[in-house]
Amino acid sequence: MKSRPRLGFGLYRHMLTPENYQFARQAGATDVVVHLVDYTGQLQAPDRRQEHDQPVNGNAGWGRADGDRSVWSVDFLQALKGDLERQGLRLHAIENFDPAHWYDVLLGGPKRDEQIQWLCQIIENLGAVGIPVMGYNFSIAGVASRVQGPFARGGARSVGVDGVDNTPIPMGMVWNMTYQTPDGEVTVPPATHQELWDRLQYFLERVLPVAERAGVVLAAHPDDPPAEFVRGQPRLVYQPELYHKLFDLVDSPASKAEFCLGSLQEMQGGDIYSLTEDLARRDRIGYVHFRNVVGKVPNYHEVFVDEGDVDLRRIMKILRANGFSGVVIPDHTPQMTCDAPWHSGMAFAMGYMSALIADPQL
Ligand SMILES: [Mn+2]
Repeated sequence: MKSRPRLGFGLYRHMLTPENYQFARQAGATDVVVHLVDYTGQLQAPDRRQEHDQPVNGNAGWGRADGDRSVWSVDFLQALKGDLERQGLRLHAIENFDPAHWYDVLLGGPKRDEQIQWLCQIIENLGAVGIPVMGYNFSIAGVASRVQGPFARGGARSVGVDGVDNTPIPMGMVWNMTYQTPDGEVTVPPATHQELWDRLQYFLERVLPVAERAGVVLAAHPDDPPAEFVRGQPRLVYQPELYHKLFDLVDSPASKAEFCLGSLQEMQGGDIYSLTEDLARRDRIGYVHFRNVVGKVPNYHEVFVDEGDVDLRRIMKILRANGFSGVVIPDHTPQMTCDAPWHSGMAFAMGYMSALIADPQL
């Protein structure tokens, strides 16, 4: 019996409004994935309204991670879930920890245990509220090296990578955001790949048992961009087969993938179709970032769902044939030339995805 994935929609922190919940529902979403870290805090109006995506800001990063703990409380999460449910939407996942909450987990620093304790509390809060998935991206440099341009069909603005930035990261910045005022002189010492895997293991050994008890899945995003090094720091899942290494490192049914088709296609090696089949069959997909891209690291551009290197129709067929009934969201899309560039780009992707989910031929 073919499964039918659920159509989801991603919303950034500054977009958590009743109008956007209605928009998601109107575009066919049944589920929502929410980012609670505010990536746009340094932008002033009106840029803040226009710039709906994660900002592209060279090697200065996205801005300050505010470390606000209140948005991770049971009260806040419960209210958010209630607001979404009133619009007919389920809160499926929260995406990304606040860099200010786990910089020493990523860096192996002195506050690591204290920070892991707070992350465990966050996971327990999600469990208490009934939010099934916490997406995370275990990365020192985070989403750095992006450029923006008219890369998609018809000159639609999107993001991409044209050469990887390996300038060192100033101390005080991690995951492309600052948690304290960066020191211009001192930089984050480069780790080795083994050190990064050891830090991941330390983290997973402590949080996965908590996640299992809380009934929450931890879903790992692959590296974006998936280069071996970014900002001089090693990456974790920059080849498709490294997902297997991650699942073998600490085995738990609560450990899954935040399966980003764009980042996976950008990788230099591997086969995205066999990986999709393998992880779907093994029930290792927490939710899917359903997007397309042209090129591979270190040179690629994000494009519309129907024009890139990935045959997304084939991906949907594989997901459905292998029992995936979880959530697929557009992640990001090119922006369209009109009064609502972000929303129209999203609506285009949502319509395409909706048709694939309903297609009786798949
Ligand atoms: Mn993604």
